Amino acid sequence: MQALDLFEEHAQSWLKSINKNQSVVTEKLISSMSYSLFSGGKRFRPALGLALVEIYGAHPKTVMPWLLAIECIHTYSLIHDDLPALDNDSLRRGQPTNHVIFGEDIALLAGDALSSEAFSIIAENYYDRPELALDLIKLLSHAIGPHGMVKGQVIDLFSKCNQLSPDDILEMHNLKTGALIRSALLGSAKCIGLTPDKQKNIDQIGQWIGLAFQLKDDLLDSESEIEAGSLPAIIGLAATQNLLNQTTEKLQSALFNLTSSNNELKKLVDFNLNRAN
Ligand code: GRG
Repeated sequence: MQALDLFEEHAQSWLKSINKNQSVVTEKLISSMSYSLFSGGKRFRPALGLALVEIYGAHPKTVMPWLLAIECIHTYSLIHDDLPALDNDSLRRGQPTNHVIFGEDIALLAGDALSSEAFSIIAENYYDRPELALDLIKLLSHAIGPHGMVKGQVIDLFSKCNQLSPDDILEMHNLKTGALIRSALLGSAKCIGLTPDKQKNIDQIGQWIGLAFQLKDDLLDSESEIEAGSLPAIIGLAATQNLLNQTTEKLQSALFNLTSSNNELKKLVDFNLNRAN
């Protein structure tokens, strides 16, 4: 079975477990959480962690709870981002957004619930490795809190009324998108017990992948319309594409140094360069 299929199985069985002992009161909440968790996301972050595991020959089970926690956080961030108070989007992944189906109140709470469940998943599944559990909780909370993803989102709000410099935009991307992608890889490196030196190397790779992912997103968004204040609007489409190409080259060379064979991480970096959504 492919590792990503195992991930889907793991996520489904977790959902079943939280569905137990639910009443009619919480049924809608769980449906709302499930709707966004299983509505056709690319699973890019879990795929990164699983690719790392394959390179080092570790068992995918070691990282499954960590990657599920990451995907719960990713899902919460998308549900909240789509809410009228933020982006006010009615479509995501070609389907109605969570609040369009379940209402703003439940969508907000489903995001909250996914966020707290992420930490519960880590604590419950790594309790027999308490140092690792604490390390993962610290990593994730830092990546998504007021110094990470939430800060990136606040800079994004600020950018609606203030022109950011290219460096500020890159900082916003690093926090808003990069921090979670980066921690998916670093946390996986911790779960499989890589040495601190190897973790540092993986963290650098994760940082570049996060940047490459966001640059590609900006380029895809610019195909319909170049959004004011975005990197393509400020430095131009060609310069954004160049930055993506340079980052991808740096990544390919770092990944070649990791293992010269055509590993799954290299494939994901190429996938990002050519993806259509
Ligand atoms: C609401 C606290 C809070 C934070 C929101 C991550 C984020 C911050 C907002 C999401 C909006 C957005 C489009 C951010 C850019 C990051 C990004 C490209 C998200 C989409 O990730 P994909 O392409 O999504 O991996 P899928 O649909 O494949 O799961």
